Amino acid sequence: MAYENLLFEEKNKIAYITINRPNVLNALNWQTMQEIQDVFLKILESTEVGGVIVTGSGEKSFVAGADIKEIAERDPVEAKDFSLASQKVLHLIEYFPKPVIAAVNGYCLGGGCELAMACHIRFASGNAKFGQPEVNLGIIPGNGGTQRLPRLVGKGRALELILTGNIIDAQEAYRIGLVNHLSDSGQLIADAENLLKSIITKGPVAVKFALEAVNHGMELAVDEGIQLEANLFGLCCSTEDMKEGTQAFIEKRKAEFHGK
Ligand code: CO8
Repeated sequence: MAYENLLFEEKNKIAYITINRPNVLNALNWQTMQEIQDVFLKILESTEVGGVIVTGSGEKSFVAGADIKEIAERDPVEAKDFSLASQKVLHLIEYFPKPVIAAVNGYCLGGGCELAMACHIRFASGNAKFGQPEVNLGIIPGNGGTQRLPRLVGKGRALELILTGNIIDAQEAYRIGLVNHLSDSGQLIADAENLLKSIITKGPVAVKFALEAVNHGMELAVDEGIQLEANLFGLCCSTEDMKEGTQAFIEKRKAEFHGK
């Protein structure tokens, strides 16, 4: 699939996805959501790629939301179908077995904030701005925002953002835990890369199972989540990576993991 609205590059085990509709501040239309789905499915199959960075093109915006002009044209049934289909794409990202980092470089609103929240870790540049401004349009978040935002920042803060549509700056997003790290100007991608490179040096099977334990565990009661963790821990102990990691520690050398 040739991408109309994405830039895609693979370098040194990292896949870079750039949402590229700068004329509309990288707003997500349906075509873009399909392209995001397609590119993640390709990365899933790649044995080379160890992690993903998602960002927006230009300096002004990560993603300024779903494409409002497209939403305005949809009838209720189409809007519901679009919402469900978009949610599936973000579900694919959230449950992706390789780490996904959002490098938020400007406006991160509505569906853009929902996209960033589906990623596993978020970095923000100083000019990043976050919000769920859907109520200004007479709608509610439709891409998981009502579910992921309270899980990330707590119910009270999430409700305040969703009910007021207020936009917060990067510092405030960091303060409430919506982003993991703030980056200095020009350092955003490099900072995201450094963290991802460090994760990629770890045992790939362990990284995959840690993502699974946290993501699936969050949907379960604690007792069931703990059981899931024990099962995955046991599975880790059957891998060559585990033998290599523990042996390397004993021999005081750096581990060489092969993801097996
Ligand atoms: N959709 C479509 N076009 C957009 C969007 C958008 N979300 N955001 C900006 N644009 C366009 C503008 O229309 C403008 O186009 P043009 O030059 O042709 O007039 C261009 O981008 C530049 O934007 P502005 O001139 O408005 O730039 P400013 O710097 O003045 O303002 C803002 C920047 C504050 C970001 C402003 O553009 C804005 O408020 N944008 C809308 C933000 C918003 O409301 N986002 C939420 C959208 S709704 C949503 O995301 C629901 C998600 C659930 C979907 C689930 C599937 C159904």
